[in-house]
Amino acid sequence: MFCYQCQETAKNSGCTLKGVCGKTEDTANLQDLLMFSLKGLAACALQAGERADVTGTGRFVAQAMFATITNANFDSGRIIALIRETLKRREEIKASAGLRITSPEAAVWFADSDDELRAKAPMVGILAAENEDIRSLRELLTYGMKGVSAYAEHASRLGYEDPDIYSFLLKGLDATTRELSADEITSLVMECGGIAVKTMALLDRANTQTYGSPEITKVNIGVRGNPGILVSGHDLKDFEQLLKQTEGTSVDVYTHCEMLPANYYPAFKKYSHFVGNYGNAWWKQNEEFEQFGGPILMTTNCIIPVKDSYKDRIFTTGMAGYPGVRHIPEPAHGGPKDFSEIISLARTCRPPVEIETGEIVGGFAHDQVMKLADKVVDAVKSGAVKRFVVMAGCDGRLKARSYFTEIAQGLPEDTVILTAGCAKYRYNKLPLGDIGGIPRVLDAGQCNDSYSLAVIAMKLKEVFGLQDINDLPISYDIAWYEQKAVAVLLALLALGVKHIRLGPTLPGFLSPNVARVLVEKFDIKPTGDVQGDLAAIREGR
Ligand code: SF4
Ligand code: SF3
Repeated sequence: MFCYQCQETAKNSGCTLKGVCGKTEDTANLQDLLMFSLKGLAACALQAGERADVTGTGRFVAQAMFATITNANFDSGRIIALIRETLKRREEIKASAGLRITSPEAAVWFADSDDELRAKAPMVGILAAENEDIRSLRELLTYGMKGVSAYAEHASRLGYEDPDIYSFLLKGLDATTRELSADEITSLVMECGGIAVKTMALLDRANTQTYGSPEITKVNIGVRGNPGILVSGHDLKDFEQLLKQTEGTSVDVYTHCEMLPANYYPAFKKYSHFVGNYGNAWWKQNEEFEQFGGPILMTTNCIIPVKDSYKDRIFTTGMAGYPGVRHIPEPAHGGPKDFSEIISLARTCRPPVEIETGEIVGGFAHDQVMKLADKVVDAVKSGAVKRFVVMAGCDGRLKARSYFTEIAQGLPEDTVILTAGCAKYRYNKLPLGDIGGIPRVLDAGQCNDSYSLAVIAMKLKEVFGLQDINDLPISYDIAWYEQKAVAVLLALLALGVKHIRLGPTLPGFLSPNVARVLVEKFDIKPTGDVQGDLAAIREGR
């Protein structure tokens, strides 16, 4: 196997024996095969042109790519099912459009059976591209598209789709099979950033038009005495369906990790059995799931290797999967998922062990921040707020991530942190206070809500009459881990944001030449030592 798609890749160069995340060689190879077969499907769909169903194909491609992001699906059986479905769809397009194999290259992508594909596995992994810069650019494009796929899939579940996004996924996948120059792939990478902005805007509309705009909310982090169900991952529709089905059952519902922002939506506040948030970022789940005691529903990433102590009470749904863990499927004929098995199990479980008490404050998505715009602008004009620091992104296991806690603690008191994603758990429970009623940590929501931070920046640029987004008193200190963060990074670059600090390491998949281009063109830099970075942020660098 060879995988270097996330920040925790072995030695920052590649997992080769087993994933640091726990992904086995078998699953890693099957995920490569899935990506390979998706490229074939994309190539066929493009060749078929109007005779192919771009929306249906693109929707499926987005779901399948979502299954390959870090910590989403460890279940080889589910990946094989997705490969089979890809091949079936490819054959249907070939038959209906009368496509023929026209070149030796096409013969590879139009291989006929699973066995043929398996035999080609050594040719289809990441290392199949010999030139390290081409490989690096192809993977940068691929990981950006995986992130876009995750956001597109969430929007699609709420009935929001954009054929342009699906068309780009097909075009981008097809492009990774061609002998394109570095400049041509770079231009696709930039286009992917624009598509990421579009996809996040679509998801923002889907979430806010379905569940209302997030509001400032005090979230309870303690527990009550009833048995509970803990919901993690990012899928709000699953969360809503579970809330509805648990109403009146005496079973409480709690959020975990990236589901925390569900607490900020008006639509969910009416459920009196929705208690609050339990625990912290994804990588602490072993300990916290044991203490919780009741069933856990993983709607998406991040799953870590499941311990026997809670294996019989954890469930996956959607594109998430783990071998030996029960999966709640989408009903074949539509309608809500059936969570009754989880609810029945919850009734037999003890209430959660309290691990924290008190409240945390969040809900500062763009609509809420705009309602405070006058206050924020006055605070900037009066000098009470000197700088905003965007510290969005992911959390992870590495000790080096204490950097983000230390930065949050060390920032001057006239600084406001704008955050989204599970990166927030490094500092969202620190007593950082407020500036004239504006909390010093403004949490916009999930990594899926990073778009809010871009909207806030664009609005501030307008209010202050600036020509360039980089003239705002905003610094970017982004924590990355998985491929949605790659999509967010490309989105920021597409919006013209420069001087981003990225940590705790630069991606291992960037070749020295590709990294140099990013540094020269966008002044991206790795996070450094805390004191040096604090001094630079203070000086606006
Ligand atoms: Fe390694 Fe990350 Fe790939 Fe897992 S997802 S195998 S940790 S690079
Ligand atoms: Fe976190 Fe997995 Fe990326 Fe959604 S839950 S930000 S890492």
